[in-house]
Amino acid sequence: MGLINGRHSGTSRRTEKGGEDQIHGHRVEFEDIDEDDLTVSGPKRAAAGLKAVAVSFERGLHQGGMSRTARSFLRVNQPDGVDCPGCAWPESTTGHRKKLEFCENGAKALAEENTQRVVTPEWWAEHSIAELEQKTEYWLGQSGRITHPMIIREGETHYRPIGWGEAFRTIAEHVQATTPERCVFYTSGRTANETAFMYQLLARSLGTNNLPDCSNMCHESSGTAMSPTIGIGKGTVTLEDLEQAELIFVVGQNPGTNHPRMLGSLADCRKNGGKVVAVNPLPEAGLLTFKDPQTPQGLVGGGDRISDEYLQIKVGGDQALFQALGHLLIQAEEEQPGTVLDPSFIESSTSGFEEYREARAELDWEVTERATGLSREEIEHIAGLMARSKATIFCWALGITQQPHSVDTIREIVNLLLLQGNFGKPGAGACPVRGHSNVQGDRTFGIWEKPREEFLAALDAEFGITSPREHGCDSTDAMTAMAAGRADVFVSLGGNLAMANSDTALMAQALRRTGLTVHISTKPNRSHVVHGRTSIILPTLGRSDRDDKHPGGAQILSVENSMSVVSSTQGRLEPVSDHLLAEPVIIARMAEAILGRDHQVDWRAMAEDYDVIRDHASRVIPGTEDFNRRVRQKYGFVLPNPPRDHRSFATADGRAAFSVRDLEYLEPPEGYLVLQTMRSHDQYNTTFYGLDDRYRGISGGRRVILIHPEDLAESGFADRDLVDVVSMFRGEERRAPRFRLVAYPTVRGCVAAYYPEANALVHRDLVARESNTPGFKAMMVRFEPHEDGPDSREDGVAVDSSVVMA
Ligand SMILES: Nc1nc2c(c(=O)[nH]1)N[C@H]1C(S)=C(S)[C@@H](COP(=O)(O)OP(=O)(O)OC[C@H]3O[C@@H](n4cnc5c(=O)[nH]c(N)nc54)[C@H](O)[C@@H]3O)O[C@H]1N2
Ligand SMILES: Nc1nc2c(c(=O)[nH]1)N[C@H]1C(S)=C(S)[C@@H](COP(=O)(O)OP(=O)(O)OC[C@H]3O[C@@H](n4cnc5c(=O)[nH]c(N)nc54)[C@H](O)[C@@H]3O)O[C@H]1N2
Ligand SMILES: [Mo]
Repeated sequence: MGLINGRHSGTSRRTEKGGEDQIHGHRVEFEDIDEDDLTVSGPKRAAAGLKAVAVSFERGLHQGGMSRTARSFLRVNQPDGVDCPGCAWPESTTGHRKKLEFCENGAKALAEENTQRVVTPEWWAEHSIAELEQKTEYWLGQSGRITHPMIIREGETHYRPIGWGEAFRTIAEHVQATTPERCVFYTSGRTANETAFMYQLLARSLGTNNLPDCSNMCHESSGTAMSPTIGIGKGTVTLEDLEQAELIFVVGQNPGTNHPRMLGSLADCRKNGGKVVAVNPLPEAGLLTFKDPQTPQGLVGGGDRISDEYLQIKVGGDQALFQALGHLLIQAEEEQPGTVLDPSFIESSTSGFEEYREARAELDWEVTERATGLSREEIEHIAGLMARSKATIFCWALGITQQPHSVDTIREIVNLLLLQGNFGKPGAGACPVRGHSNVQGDRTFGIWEKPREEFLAALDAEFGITSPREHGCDSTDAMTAMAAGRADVFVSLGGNLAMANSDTALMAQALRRTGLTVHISTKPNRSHVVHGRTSIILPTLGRSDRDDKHPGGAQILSVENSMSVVSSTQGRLEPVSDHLLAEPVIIARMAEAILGRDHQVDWRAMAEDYDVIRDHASRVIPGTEDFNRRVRQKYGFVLPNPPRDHRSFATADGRAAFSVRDLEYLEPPEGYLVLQTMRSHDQYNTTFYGLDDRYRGISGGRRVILIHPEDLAESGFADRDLVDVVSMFRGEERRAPRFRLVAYPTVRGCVAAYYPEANALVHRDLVARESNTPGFKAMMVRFEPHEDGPDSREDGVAVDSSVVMA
């Protein structure tokens, strides 16, 4: 599969401008992103290694100083330590945890949180909203940790400080002046289990299921496909399974950047004789070679190869690939009965196999090759590997969850796993790799706009409330409702919806139209600047901060990782300000203000002692019995997972279901290309750590479009030309100005840009069917020459107050 041999190195234009920041007292001044700083050296062929370790410590020291850096790095992901806020990849629970169980990007996430730069009331007094609107997201985030609660009211130009008590009273007044269904409670996935549990209880006590979360924009398609087919919306493998697998697919995922510790597991699988198949339109360094910074060989040697095969697939072509693999496996079984499929499992534990077999009996190879961009030989070769494997795992992430047919694509993965009985046996299963470190736990603990009846009934019984049964809004519907003036209060528990959601201009309108926006945050971001008519910022402790202002002393919180392990997390660092409150305390005080001191839920008891929250939760959420004892075990505890634990499926008929879905793929109209958006190596979602996408060899700028050299030639533009990007959806255009075209070995017909710069191009109705997840990897775009006008800011971002900027 020599598809990624076309190594490309563009002409490198280095300038002396470093874009470094200097700290003047509390303020940080930056040279913003300058297009001339863009350098392109082409994709790297290995991830991690010594450079990663160096970068980790450099960023840590830069932000937090030596002692904070050393203290926090040594405690990450250790028993009794702090759960890394970077990603949801699990730590080993078998005892051989490494001394430094973290990665470069986890270190950057911690450094960001541990910064000693502060955003004080003086800072807000110095910068008007009009001025902050002109700042980049990078500048905002790098300014530091927010130290005081702040408020801005309609007609005012600056945020000003407000006391905590008055802040909660103001929120209560707004909530009480409207009806519950006009209030929206958003959650970002860093929120701990206990906080999430209290937050959903607040929303439901009030009378709404309007609980959108970042999962709606992320892995919602995975849960939507898996729940009805295997009876659980979560992954079914453990870390040990990855080591024991004979074959692992890594589909639509860039672990070198987004889940770096996963590379160790993939390398271990190969050392045990397993094979790894990467499916990705881009040649991602982390999927090629891994230099394990935890071993001497990794630091200085050539590193471990990661993928045995690399399928450079077209964006959106995965469903076609999986249907073809299904067809080939069935054919192979017919040729040599009893050697490929698992008939006894299919017979005893599944439904719908006959229909599936019939649907896959024929295959149109011409369509398959066009949809995938792969050759028949390549696909047959991969089917051969599958046919011989007795234990296969599919790992996937956003490359296949953010397209119109995402749910169908993931149903095809389930089909493939079912064919060979790859559930509930060592080395096999489904592994949707989650993003935010606790996005999975938040769902387990009740953050969901479509709660199940059993959950609500248990909640009502525990607290004596009557939860609403009507489903609430997800993140896309919340945006639409707010923009249409159908919401009065928006509370954001972490996150940055102004930048993270689709249709940037519409999202801005949504926030601006809402009567009150409340942001429980650690650092300034765009959602504070593009705010509601009244806006309140409530500064909170981060995960690594000490939380000990309680009658019983320091408290612990808990999180659930991608493999259903619940473990404790406890921060130890001195908070940067005395005015920060812990998230559970903020929720409790907000609830008390809104619902009254005599509300039947004892909010205060929960805020004082988090064990009380866990006691309540243990009676509501199956699998969390004896929560307080088990969460204090060295490695926490594992939630029940029927497919994994005993090959059983909690579907309506108790069987895992095959699905038959029509083939769909992305075919751009004449003159258009397919655009996917991705993260750089130097960002955490909407937070930028820097401007260096090291593994892709792109630094100094983010407004780029990676394009195949032949597509570039056909487009009539030259490498590094400045263009405006125009997207088309149902006859409607969206525009994003000033992107630089960069020749890059992506697959033909498919271009790539960074999230969130390209979010302005995503029409709100471009979503995955059933899951409603925005089509962040499914845009149809063309380019127009960019003409400089008065509307351009120095860093290349359009200045238009109705459009928010990255
Ligand atoms: N350092 C760091 N870590 C993070 C994050 C971060 O921003 N920074 N974010 C966290 C979060 S919230 C999440 S959800 C995860 C995200 O983790 P990922 O899913 O790895 O994130 P993306 O950067 O969106 O990468 C998508 C990958 O899918 C590929 N792809 C795009 N379209 C297709 C397609 O149609 N088919 C296939 N097969 N592949 C495709 C892209 O080339 C890219 O490699 O990471 C988490 N971890
Ligand atoms: N184009 C495009 N858009 C995407 C995606 C994509 O792949 N492409 N991915 C989507 C995905 S997968 C996701 S998950 C969403 C992310 O959407 P969000 O979760 O809404 O966004 P984040 O950037 O992770 O949120 C960052 C903010 O969280 C706050 N914060 C950080 N730590 C803490 C904390 O400990 N407590 C509190 N209260 N606040 C904290 C900080 O103020 C920071 O500014 O974006 C989605 N948007
Ligand atoms: Mo995510």
